[in-house]
Amino acid sequence: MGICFLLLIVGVCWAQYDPNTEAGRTSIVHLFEWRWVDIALECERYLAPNGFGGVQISPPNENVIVTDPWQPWWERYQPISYKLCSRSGNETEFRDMVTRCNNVGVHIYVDAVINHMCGTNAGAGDHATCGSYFNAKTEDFPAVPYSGWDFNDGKCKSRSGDIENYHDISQVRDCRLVSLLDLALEKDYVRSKVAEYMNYLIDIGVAGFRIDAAKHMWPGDVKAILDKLKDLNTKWFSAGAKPFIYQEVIDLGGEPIKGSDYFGNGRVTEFKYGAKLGTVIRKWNGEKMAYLKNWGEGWGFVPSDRALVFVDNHDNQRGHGAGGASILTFWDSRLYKMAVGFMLAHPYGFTRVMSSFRWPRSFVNGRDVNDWVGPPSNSDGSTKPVAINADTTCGNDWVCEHRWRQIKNMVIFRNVVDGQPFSNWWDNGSNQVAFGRGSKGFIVFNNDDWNMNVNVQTGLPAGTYCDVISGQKEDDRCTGKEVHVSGDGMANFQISNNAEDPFVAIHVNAKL
Ligand code: QV4
Ligand code: CA
Repeated sequence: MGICFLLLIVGVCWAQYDPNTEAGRTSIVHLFEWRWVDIALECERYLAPNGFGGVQISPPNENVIVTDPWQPWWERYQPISYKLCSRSGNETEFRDMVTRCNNVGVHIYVDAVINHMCGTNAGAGDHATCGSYFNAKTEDFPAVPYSGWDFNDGKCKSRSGDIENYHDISQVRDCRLVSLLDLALEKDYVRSKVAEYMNYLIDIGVAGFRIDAAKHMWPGDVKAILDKLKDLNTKWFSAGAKPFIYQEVIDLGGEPIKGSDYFGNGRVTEFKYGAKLGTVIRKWNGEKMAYLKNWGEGWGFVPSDRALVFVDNHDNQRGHGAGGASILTFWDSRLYKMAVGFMLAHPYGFTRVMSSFRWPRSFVNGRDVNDWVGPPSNSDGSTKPVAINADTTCGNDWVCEHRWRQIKNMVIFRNVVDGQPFSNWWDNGSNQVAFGRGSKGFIVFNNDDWNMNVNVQTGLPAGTYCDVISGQKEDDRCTGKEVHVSGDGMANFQISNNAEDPFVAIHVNAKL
């Protein structure tokens, strides 16, 4: 970071790899499809007090309104304009959310859909969330404005105009992703309209961007847009701070386009992470947790400081995008908590926690025919508020994984151990493993089909620690298990393979 900082001074180096979270906050949460008013409340009442660094929000720009199927979640990935109105709220509510979250140190990361506009089959009219007129057939979007000149038609060489072959690099960039009208991002006019949208958000106070469908844009075109971006708003960020950039590039290997093609612009989503971790925790294909000893670059992932990591995302938790059946989600809650716990304890990558809504999954021939279903909504199509129950869980079919004690406590664990090295690895050659983070934290898993009773070196100072998985430290007592670390750092861990959560985590801020 030293050289980068120096280069930053001369305005050369882009610090867009830096998540721009407040010091000591090391994760963001994707509040998928949440309304702006609810996100503002969650920042103040839950995310700030529990050390979350920020929120990835759903695309805030005007999108097409799809009626068949009825208002699917994915209509928000079909832009009609860059006006800030969507099912999550209007511009006033958006501004209020950014201000209130920033004021409590929780930053906002925008899902920027800038590769395309709506699908060719979106028709024409004003069925869009701000009521703007558009005509997909004539590629007319007067609310931007974009016209036929601003799309890739002539450049695409595939028969259908859609991407047909992911081994043809030009098709992937210049043809339509599932028929979505593909913007001509080599044109300065288009780059300027996109940059204008992103700068408008930067002025409001956002901290960075998820670049949707980055794989479908030439890295140089993305760079040209990023070079037009302003520094972050100094009301909340230091002068010269650059927007955090993480690009959605699905690279599971086997395609010519690689995540590393995009390192010049910022971080990339490492999809191998969730796919592999799901396979290991499910113990499929002979995988076992003992193999996680060299987790990270050792497994062929991108370098840690270029990685945005997650167990599942809004696509692959419902069979879209990449990762397949191995992806763990809230539907597999016991294994999911282990996977998220492992991710948050391990130093690799910058971590994003998923927070979902429940939908009526319905499998026909192995495929969920309800994978399109949108967020919990009222009869008028408006999204339901996030109700908070007395036990701090969410109602109205919002899953709120980020509020599950085990996950919330591991977000805090990651903050406590920030900067500490991966240390004191132990395994039984099967699925009982343990590792520490220097002298600040330690975690132990039993994913074997038999009990665990071991004495291991934790690296922690002597004392009595509260397990933050089965409970937590409240006042001066543990509500769950206690772990006694002796003077030489050794501790005994007993974990039944039938335990509700067969893992234990301790850290120095949960010490009696
Ligand atoms: C369908 C057919 C097309 C046909 C078209 C027109 O599939 O072949 O040409 O009709 O008749 C929705 C529908 C899809 C439909 C399309 C256009 O699901 O069936 O095409 O609209 O009408 C989300 C959903 C998509 C959805 C899209 C737009 O996942 O199903 O398509 O939004 O509404 C690749 C990319 C990766 C991408 C991933 C899903 O490399 O970047 O696929 N992930 C991101 C987002 C994702 C989003 C998009 C990209 C598009 O995470 O949520 O797709 O912005 O791996
Ligand atoms: Ca494209």
